[in-house]
Amino acid sequence: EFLFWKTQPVPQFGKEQIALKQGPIDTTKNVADISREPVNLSRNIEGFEWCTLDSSDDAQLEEIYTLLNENYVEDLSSTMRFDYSKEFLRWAISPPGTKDDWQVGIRAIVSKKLVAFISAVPLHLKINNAEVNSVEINFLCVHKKLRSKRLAPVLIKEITRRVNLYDIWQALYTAGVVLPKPITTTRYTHRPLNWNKLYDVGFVADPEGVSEETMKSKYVVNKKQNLKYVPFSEEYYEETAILFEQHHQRYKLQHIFKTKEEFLHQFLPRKNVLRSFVTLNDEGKVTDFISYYILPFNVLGDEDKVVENLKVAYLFHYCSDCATTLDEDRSLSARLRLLIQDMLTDAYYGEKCDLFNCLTTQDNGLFIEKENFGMGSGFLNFYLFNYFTEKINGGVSKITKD
Ligand code: YNC
Ligand code: MG
Repeated sequence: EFLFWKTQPVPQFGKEQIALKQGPIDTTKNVADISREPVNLSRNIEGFEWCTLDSSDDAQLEEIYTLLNENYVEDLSSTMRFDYSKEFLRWAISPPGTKDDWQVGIRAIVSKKLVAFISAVPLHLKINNAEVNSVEINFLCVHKKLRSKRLAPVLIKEITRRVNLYDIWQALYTAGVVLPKPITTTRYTHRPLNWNKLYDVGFVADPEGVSEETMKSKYVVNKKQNLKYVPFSEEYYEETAILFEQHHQRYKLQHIFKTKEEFLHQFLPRKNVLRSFVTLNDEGKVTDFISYYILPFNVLGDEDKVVENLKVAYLFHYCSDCATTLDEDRSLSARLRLLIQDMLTDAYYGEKCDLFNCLTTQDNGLFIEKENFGMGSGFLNFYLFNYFTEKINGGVSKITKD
């Protein structure tokens, strides 16, 4: 069990590390101790080599896209697979500060075919008020024909080496699978928008004794938005960043933004990738910010054939001055319901999305049931590499793009 993870600086199951104080687990290493040579590959597979990818190059982005499109995360029954768009991938893997050698691949030496990938991006975390300079690891993927050859540990060791060389020793990552040891476990919730299509592809079922009409009327989406929005843009940066920081004080695990450039990279609208808005009061002051990203899903038929594509919206970051106001008439839960209803409207009528997802993170518990989000079968576990902290129950700011 966990032959690889047992050897890594992560909390282990069964060993209750009560005595451990919050902080790094292994503090013994320096940059000078880190090998300049890539991890050995030939012990696991012959005929393959390491490569570094550059997602700003269209041809290389296409290679990453194809590998993930055919081999990345599927649901439990292997009937759906993420279909990250190229623009989405470029946004996700190249924020400001990303190092050139943090998009790591494995290629066949002869054909040059890309068969595995892993990426790191810089990430500033605040964990119970402690700032931790770290990276986020994402898009770990091994081609279906090369599974169970212990390539995942090799990719993880290689990305760790490349990150350590920049004097960074902590990482955050999320996975559906349970590994030693989650700092928190969150659940996916789903709000159908296009119920008919979700029904046709088998994503939702007709509950027994309930008519199709009843289900459809349950999931009707308002045509008109409650609040007035403008797309988030650079001119709202200062105010939004302050609001964001204030709201996020509520969360024990926070993603913090050190520079304007980072903030704008995350939150400026991007066609077919990210929708983001602010609401302004009568004086033109920013009172709320909300965003969601678009991540399609392929529905798979026999022999892995793509039979349908679902357009799925995922709630991303938000903040509201109602999170910090003392005015009892302006409750956060009432405000969030209005904001979420409006995002459902935008996603359905504007972006033609079929489904709206959110995790049980942030303040989402305030609206999930009332706005007809149903609990899904998928969980998302959050992990920290080389950092111990008490388990976090709720109070996680959503920071990962899956
Ligand atoms: C996973 N998702 O337990 P043990 S999420 C981490 N994250 O190790 P093999 C994973 N570890 O148990 P396969 C993992 N899945 O012996 C499996 N493992 O200790 C562990 N799927 O390796 C597993 N993408 O190569 C076991 O397995 C060992 O051929 C087995 O490859 C696994 O991106 C995988 O779900 C996931 O492409 C690559 O199944 C493959 O099955 C695949 O024999 C579909 O590996 C796509 C998929 C994962 C999405 C993600 C986050 C990854 C985080 C990695 C950990 C980062 C640590 C921090 C590093 C930086 C540190 C600094 C500073
Ligand atoms: Mg393998």
